[in-house]
Amino acid sequence: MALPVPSVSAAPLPPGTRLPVLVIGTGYGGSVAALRLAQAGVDVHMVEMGMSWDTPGPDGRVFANTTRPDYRSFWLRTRTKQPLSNFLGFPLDKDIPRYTGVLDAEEFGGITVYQGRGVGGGSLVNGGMAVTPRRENFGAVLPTVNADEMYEVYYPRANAGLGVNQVDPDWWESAPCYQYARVGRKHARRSGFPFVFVPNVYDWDYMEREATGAVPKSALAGEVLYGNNHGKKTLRKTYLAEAEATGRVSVSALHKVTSVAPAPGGGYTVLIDELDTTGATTATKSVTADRVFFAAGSIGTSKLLTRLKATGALPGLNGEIGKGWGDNGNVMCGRANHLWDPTGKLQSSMPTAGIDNWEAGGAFAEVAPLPTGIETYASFYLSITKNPHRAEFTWNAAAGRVELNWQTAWKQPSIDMAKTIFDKINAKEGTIYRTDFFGFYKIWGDHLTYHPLGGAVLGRATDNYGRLHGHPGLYVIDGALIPGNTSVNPFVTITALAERNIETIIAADL
Ligand code: FAE
Repeated sequence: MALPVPSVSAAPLPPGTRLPVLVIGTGYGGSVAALRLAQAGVDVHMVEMGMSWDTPGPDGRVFANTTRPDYRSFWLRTRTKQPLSNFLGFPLDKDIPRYTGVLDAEEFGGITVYQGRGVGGGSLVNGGMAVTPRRENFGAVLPTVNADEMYEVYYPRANAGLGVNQVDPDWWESAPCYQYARVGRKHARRSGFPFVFVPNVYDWDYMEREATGAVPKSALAGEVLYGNNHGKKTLRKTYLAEAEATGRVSVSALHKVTSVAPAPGGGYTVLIDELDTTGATTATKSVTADRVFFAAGSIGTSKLLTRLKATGALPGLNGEIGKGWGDNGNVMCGRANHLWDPTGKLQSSMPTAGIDNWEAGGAFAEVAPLPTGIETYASFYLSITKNPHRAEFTWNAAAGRVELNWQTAWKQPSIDMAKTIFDKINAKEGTIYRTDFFGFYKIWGDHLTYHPLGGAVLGRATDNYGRLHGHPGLYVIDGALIPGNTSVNPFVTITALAERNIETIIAADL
């Protein structure tokens, strides 16, 4: 049976309200903060610029399918911008009505950053891969954090809170929907690479029932990028459901924070635009909060703080704001397999495994699905690499926007690291790269990231627990704290760090 989607209250937030705690954003960091504060007896109000995603559309489903994007799919675009833009020489993008859809493809000069929009943040659109970094890599991920505490207390707590679980290996070995992953394993092993299973937050019992036809299909219908209608344990079903059950957490969707500044009588004045589904502002309100948690994601938090510092709204912020941003070394590629090596026309949209060449070549490659519904004879990979480049956000006053100085050419080290795996596999298998996924004769998906990290780095823009320097009562608690790379997919680390920080903040500040 499908896990129920709890209704997260569409709480009213009248202008002039005074709040003990306001949380900006409802992704991983924000959801952890809200739950733990509420359990400590503190009332929390969360504001989320995206929709609440609890109402079915005219087709009876909340979310659109990956292969048939519609108005629900993209955040305020009139044409889709699909990560994999072409196939067999044909462009895949198409016109759609402008709407506050669930996936944002936010464009900066040198990179497109994909993010979830709505109550649940990135958990609505991501692949659910719930990976704890290898212990020996942690020192480079968060150098100022005690690794023993993280691996003994906070990673286990995060994994439990997120509902992380493992696919049944026996089922996986024979399931037609994981033929693509088994082909990925065969090729990895034949070239001598370690192939590792990774946990996921998808409900595996549900997926097994999808395969028998007993329940409506979600992962086996290719749902992922534009939301899963069943099966995935998003934050709506885990942290946010628990938070709402405390009776102390309320959420206002389609509410976008535009300013935070010290209030005359103490606390902070927060300005919020209320949006309609065309993205137009229908009302602007001002509330006051004693404490504000920035949990708008690496991009959202960095953009807000960079502008608020530059325009003088938060003059006490230090010079580290906007710095230390990285793309988690993301780069994509496909390989063309031989006709005797099909990857299967039915592919589960939830990845289960990766090729770990971090030590030798600086790359961890997720064996990713291509849930097109047809046999593609392709293997597809999202590599996470040890890319050394870090970008900075700055305020462009003339244009009235925050800019990011990432250069597309900075992906070259990532490509080189990914090639340590795929050049070798291609040589061994006698295969070639696909050149039709990202344009015409273009091998590498080097124009994008799914994993923005940094911009308000722990121990630099904040103290070692996320308290922003210069303004007591302001905190960062999301991916902006992590300096650009986690060596694996990031949401378990974002959640575990938030668990660690909020415990100290509750004990010391509240
Ligand atoms: P996030 O989850 O992005 O939440 C921030 C929230 O704040 C969003 O809901 C925003 O709409 C909202 N917001 C932003 N600005 C404002 C504002 N001004 N006012 C009000 N609200 C605002 O942040 N990671 C993995 O570990 N495994 C995966 O398999 C994986 N797959 C991915 C696939 C895709 C397609 C994408 C896009 C991401 C994927 N990720 C994956 C990354 C993961 O979802 C991401 O690291 C986390 O969601 C980041 O968590 P945060 O709490 O930092």
